[in-house]
Amino acid sequence: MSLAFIALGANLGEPLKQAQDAVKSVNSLRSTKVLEVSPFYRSKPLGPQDQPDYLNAVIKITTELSPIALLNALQKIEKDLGRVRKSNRWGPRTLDLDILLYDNIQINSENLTIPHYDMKNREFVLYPLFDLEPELVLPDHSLLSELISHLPLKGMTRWS
Ligand code: ROI
Repeated sequence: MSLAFIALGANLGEPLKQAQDAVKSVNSLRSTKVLEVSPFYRSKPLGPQDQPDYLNAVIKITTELSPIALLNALQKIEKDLGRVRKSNRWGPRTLDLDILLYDNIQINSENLTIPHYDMKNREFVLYPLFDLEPELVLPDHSLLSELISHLPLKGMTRWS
């Protein structure tokens, strides 16, 4: 049994509904259980500013799925819940589910990088993660509390 954290992001359609549906879908995956969901946040887009604010959250799960099987399952949920993959890498999306952490492993393969390559710079990832796991230590031994203390909120608020 492995412990993993998944980042959720959405800024098209009905972000709140997509987020709620996504949590249910993740909980329905084979041999996977959602243990906890962070509060939902409203964040300013990283990247091009001519797109709506994002709903962001983090989901804590236990799973028997391998990292690759989990990635494939999350991509299927993104697709089922209406995500259209656009060529624009930094463009808006109906639903994004990224594996942040999976136990203490580090993977650098073509389609999967764990820990998530940019998580340390993203307030919309670290703050909800901190809500769930204030004592968390990353695989490279950095302390989440220390990373947070140097990362401004950049206008992020609770989603309401
Ligand atoms: N910006 C915010 N605030 N939240 C996201 O989830 C998010 N996801 C992305 C990019 C386009 C980088 N910007 C984001 O993929």
